[in-house]
Amino acid sequence: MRTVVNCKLCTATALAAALLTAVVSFPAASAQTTATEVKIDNFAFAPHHLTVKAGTTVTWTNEDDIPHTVTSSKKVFRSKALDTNDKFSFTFTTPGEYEYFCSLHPHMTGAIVVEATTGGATAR
Ligand SMILES: [Cu+2]
Repeated sequence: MRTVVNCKLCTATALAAALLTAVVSFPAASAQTTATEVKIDNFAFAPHHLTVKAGTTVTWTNEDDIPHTVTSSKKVFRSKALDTNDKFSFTFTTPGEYEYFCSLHPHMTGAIVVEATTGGATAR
């Protein structure tokens, strides 16, 4: 009898551990790592507004012939001065609206809107 109880405990512990592992690893595994690009050209970010899912890496590429930066209004991210064809990437993990601008030309603005991953579409 005692062995049966022990076995149940072992099973329960193993199950709990497995569940915990599943719960912890699930968000990372389900997060879409879609790369999305924003181009900088002619003193503008294109697209100006971009909506992505949480976990998305956004890459800015300076296709203009003068330097620009990608600077978060709330200091969430900040690139160095990007020369022509330089790139800057940032991975958005937290849903929200991220406004940014070019610190060299503050009239250049853009925004990344990060949506929560629903996960419902691909489940099962
Ligand atoms: Cu600029």
